[in-house]
Amino acid sequence: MPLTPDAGLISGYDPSRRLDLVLVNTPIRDYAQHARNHGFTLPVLGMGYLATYAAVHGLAVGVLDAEAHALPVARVVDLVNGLRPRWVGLNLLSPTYELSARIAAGLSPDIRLMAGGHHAKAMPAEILQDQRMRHLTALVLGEAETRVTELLADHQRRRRLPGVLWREPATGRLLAGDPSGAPHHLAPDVNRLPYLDRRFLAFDPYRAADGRLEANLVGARGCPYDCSFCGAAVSSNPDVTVRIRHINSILGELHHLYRNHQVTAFRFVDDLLLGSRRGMTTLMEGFRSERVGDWAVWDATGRINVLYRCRDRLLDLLVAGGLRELALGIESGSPRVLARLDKRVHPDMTRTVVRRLCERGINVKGYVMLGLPTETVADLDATTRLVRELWYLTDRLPGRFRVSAFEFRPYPGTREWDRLVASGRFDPRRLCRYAAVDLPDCGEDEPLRSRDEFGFSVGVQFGDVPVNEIRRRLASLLREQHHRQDAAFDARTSSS
Ligand code: B12
Ligand code: SF4
Repeated sequence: MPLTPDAGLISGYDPSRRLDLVLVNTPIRDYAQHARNHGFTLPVLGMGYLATYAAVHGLAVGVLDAEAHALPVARVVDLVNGLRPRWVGLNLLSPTYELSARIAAGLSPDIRLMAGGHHAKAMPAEILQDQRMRHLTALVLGEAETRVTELLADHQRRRRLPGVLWREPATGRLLAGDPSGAPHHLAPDVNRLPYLDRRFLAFDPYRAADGRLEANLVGARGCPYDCSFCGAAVSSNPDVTVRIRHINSILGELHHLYRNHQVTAFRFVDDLLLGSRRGMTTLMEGFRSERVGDWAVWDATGRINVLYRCRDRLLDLLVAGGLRELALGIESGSPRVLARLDKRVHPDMTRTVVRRLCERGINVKGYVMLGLPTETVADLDATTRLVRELWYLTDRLPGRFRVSAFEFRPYPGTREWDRLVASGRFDPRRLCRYAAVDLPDCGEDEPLRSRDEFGFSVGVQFGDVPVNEIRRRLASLLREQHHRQDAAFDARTSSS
């Protein structure tokens, strides 16, 4: 194999073998034109799973995380073309689709191309009509471990695979694999998938600021809720069944990561790990029996309505099990907006849950969105007031509340998107024009730069409040959050 100078950027690459597949995580921006401001990004676990499964089946795979390495698009294209793998795989997410399409257009036509990810599921017909995607051999909708491995064995198998689409070059017709083909392909058994092989991730495990080695992992797939803005919602994913890994499988991976990498901090990135009281109880009984809380800490996602109904004993079990931070979708401080989002949460429930968790020493990260459809000035005020209230409420508690705030942007395939388009007021092509927003350009400063990973906007006003005012409020919340974290850090270091 000729060795391309950048080949070391491909995680899991074995230079002694010709690559069957290079999976490319498209960068969030073209780093030929933008500086990369954020220093850290979460690993591409989905691609890691695809690579692990294929490698276990004897295939030579590598993952090029162009976001983690902050690569310009042209360099990604040159690197892949230079290596000449049999296949390239792209993960399509709506805000990065344009860059993925540019990569696809630049690839040598003798490399087969496959693509998947959330945008593939939301807009398959549009993707297959995009000239830049004309070499696409297979567009794979949904969880793809088993189908990717089948395609690598022989691309003609696509005819038998459910949820695989392509365009016939001669006639331009859209074709699809057999929808009745083995349904296990659409929702792989999460207990039979191999543990994710960390060779395929660029920077995971990694050393966190507190000195611990941390790793990200997936404990469950699918979400039973139907929040109108979310790409993971049940109505956007009719092919997905909710699957929580067996407690022994999760514990096995924690021990494996500890034994092999000395990891003692874990981050579950699932849509919703702590999604039911029964599930939480099973998980926590398992963590207690293995005394996980004695040697590890972990972060997870939860739901306010579920936690609101939990008895004290279950919350205490979370503490004993090592829960460090719980991420919760607060979204808005307005009961009317929350009802419209189908969130099944009231701000009073949020206050109670945040207080009960922080009283026990569990930190809370709350996601909120500004600029939601139909949002009035009063609704927006309610959101910023709620955030401040939660800061002050937890200032003197052992656990801390921090906010992660975003400007709302709609994603295709969600109910919110359909509702906006059906209103006749928004052109779907306009809604797809995601652009990076540098909040510092609105007169803001350094603390905001580190978040540009999530600084996307379509620049459209969806409620009563103009976009510039939304950004001003967003910048003010983020700056205050940043200073609060700095102050907490100073207090800790001066007392230690
Ligand atoms: C963790 C996470 C991240 C991490 C890691 C991202 C990554 N590239 O994997 C970080 C924080 C970096 C991130 C950033 C972003 N994310 Co994100 N993220 C998630 C989250 C919560 C979990 C993803 C995950 O690991 N799932 C578990 C694995 C096993 O599933 P998976 O990633 O979907 O992969 C499976 C399939 O999609 C498929 N597949 C994936 N890639 C490929 C490639 C090929 C070739 C094929 C055939 C199949 C295939 O097979 C995989 C294995 O079964 C999801 C929510 C969700 N339910 O997915 C949002 C989600 C995917 N993110 C989303 C978005 C938009 C983004 C951002 C653009 C920023 C933003 N939030 O606006 C950036 C872009 C990131 C990038 N290019 O790297 C949206 C996507 C919506 C859409 N229509 O595009 C989601 C659905 C959340 C939402 N807002 O609704 N994200
Ligand atoms: S926002 Fe959270 S709870 Fe709601 S559908 Fe998405 S993953 Fe599920």
